[in-house]
Amino acid sequence: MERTFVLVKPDGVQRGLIGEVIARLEKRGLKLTAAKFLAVSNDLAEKHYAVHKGKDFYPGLIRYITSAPVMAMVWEGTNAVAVVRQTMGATRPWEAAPGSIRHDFALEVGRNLTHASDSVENAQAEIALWFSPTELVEWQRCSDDWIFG
Ligand code: DAT
Ligand code: MG
Repeated sequence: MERTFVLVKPDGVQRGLIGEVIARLEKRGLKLTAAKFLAVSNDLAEKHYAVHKGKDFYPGLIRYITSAPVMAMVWEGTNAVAVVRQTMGATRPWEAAPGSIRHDFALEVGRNLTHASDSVENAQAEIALWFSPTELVEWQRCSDDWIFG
């Protein structure tokens, strides 16, 4: 089953939207595999956003993600990477589809509430960066057979 990495970023935590994000992913049918609430170190932030190093928004991005706690999660399901990106909406909230989290709750690209992996390969790398293998929980959900055909 495909897995993806999700963050409720500091603005989402501060605005009380952890539950909203989790509820939307749960209701969509995705299955929670791991979760933890943590303050992000500079080192972790720089590793997570290494691909953006050198861009003009990079220093602000590192400040933002380390400014307050985040909720880090792993979710799994059919096409989890694409499905979760769609539930989050486009990076720029003004381009996000109506009904997506970034459309419904955000205005600015620098305060867009959530992170979700953009490919299966990056999902695997991000899950390995944020979680140890023992933190990933394999479990049977009673609704699995009614969501995964
Ligand atoms: P996403 O978070 O949708 O994967 P991304 O990987 O392109 O988007 O960028 C990572 C984050 O960096 C994004 O969520 C918000 C911030 N960011 C991207 N482009 C930006 C810009 N032009 N100005 C300010 N912040 C930006
Ligand atoms: Mg990205």
